[in-house]
Amino acid sequence: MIFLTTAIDYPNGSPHIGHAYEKVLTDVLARYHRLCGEEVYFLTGVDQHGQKMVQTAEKEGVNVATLAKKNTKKFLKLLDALDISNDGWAETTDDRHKACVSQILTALHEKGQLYKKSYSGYYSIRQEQFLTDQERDENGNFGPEWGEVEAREEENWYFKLSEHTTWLREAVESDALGIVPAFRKSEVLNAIGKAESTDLCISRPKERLSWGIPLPFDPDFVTYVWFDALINYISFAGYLKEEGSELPDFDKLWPAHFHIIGKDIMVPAHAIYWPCMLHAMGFENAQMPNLLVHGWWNVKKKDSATGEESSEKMSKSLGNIVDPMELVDTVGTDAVRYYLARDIATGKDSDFDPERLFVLFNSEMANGLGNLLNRSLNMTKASLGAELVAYEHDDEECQLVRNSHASLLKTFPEKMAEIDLRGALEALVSFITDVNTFAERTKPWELKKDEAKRDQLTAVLHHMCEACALASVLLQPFVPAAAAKMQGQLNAPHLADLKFADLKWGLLPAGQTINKPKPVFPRLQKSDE
Ligand code: ME8
Repeated sequence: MIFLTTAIDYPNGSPHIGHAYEKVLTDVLARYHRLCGEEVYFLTGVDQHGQKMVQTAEKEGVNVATLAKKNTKKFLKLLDALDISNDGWAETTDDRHKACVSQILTALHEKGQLYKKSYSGYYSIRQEQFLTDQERDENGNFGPEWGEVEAREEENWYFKLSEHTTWLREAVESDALGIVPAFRKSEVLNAIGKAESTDLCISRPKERLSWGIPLPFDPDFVTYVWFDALINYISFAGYLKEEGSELPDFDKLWPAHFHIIGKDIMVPAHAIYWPCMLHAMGFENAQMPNLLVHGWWNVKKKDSATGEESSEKMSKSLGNIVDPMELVDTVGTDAVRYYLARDIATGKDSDFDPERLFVLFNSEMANGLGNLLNRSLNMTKASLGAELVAYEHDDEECQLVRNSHASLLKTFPEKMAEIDLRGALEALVSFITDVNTFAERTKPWELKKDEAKRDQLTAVLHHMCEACALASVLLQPFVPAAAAKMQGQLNAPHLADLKFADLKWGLLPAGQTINKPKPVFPRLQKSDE
């Protein structure tokens, strides 16, 4: 079983493109694994506790539970708008999750993994954590990423994180905790060095924050939001579930094939806290998850004085977010999914650029594939009465198309195995270009005029339709709605049931009749905005 998770989003505002991207990335991988015949469980959700939620609720003058409910709906709507095929949905205020967190806390408390102490130091309100001297910059200050920092003395509960760091270092070095892309590993190893001497504060006193899961052994405290949130990956996978619960069977799902997260939450939360928490709970090396760490969508910023361009992270606090719902309303689900998979190298950052969305979608999908599908179906209908009949003709041009087809079937899974979605789409686009070139060279519209060339015409049109059939299957993970429409027009519903291993030349047999073409990838028209 392939168990894939996204981060669970803070519903303290509306979702932005970063949230949309993580869902699309995970969805493409989930659908691709299903295409490869693997069983997949895809979990996503929202992180409803924590001080951020309380602060926003106060600002908006609403009850925090009401805010969580209202904004959670927006995240659910986004899943729908983006055609996300998640199997599970995690909300941290769910009683089943709370029960699991409580049981884990009780067990760790009984094992002596938790202790209470008083601590005085600096506290970052934005990041909801105490800061140590390691967080100071070269001038001895706490940088802007920490937001408002205040001196605070507080009694709290701590998790003996430092007891697990020697184990963690080995687990990272030996890839028991897999980290993709591999270049992030050194960042994690550096961060383990910092964590070696510090334990993790896992509580907040109720007198200053009551919105959270109460500690089962000390009613004056609630659980720190990250400790609560990370557990979603196992609570909603059925860990410690009650008899008769509808949650999945944990032993089937775990360990997660990938926790798919952004680079800002790899260290310390996912690469340090989480594996150490699991280790303290008794999970062994073979039961450690892998992390797939993606980069950020940034926004280009022009300095008004110098005219110089730079990139800044798209984020709620910077107020530069692109609303994915508006984008879907404007250009459609397929174009948004296509762009988010096509214009970023997994693991790296990219600038979100609406101009490129238009250019890539129009040139590669509307003009490239849309045109190929349209001309293939139209000419088959006009010249062969809509039926793909048997033929004997073969020549070098046909051979080139079949070679390009074979090469795509080799490159595409290689790229997907490297989680190089962009590379997989580039390979597909290059195949489509080859087939359009084939159409232009062989000129079926000319062949049609010569009865003596009917066998060649049949061969050419079959090659073109066959290319569309393969493209439709490989596009299923990326643009599922468009792929289904293509298969409808090819009148080949069987394509949707094929597994990757079934893909070969000859998906459309002789005798296959095709349907009327309708635009599947309508050209995006720019409005004034
Ligand atoms: O961090 N580009 O939630 P979140 C790409 N609740 N990805 C981005 C991004 C951007 N500009 N901005 C954010 C949290 N993300 C916690 C997670 S998991 C147990 C708890 C990604 O709503 C970010 O990296 O701030 C993270 O993976 C996800 O969106 C949710 O961010």
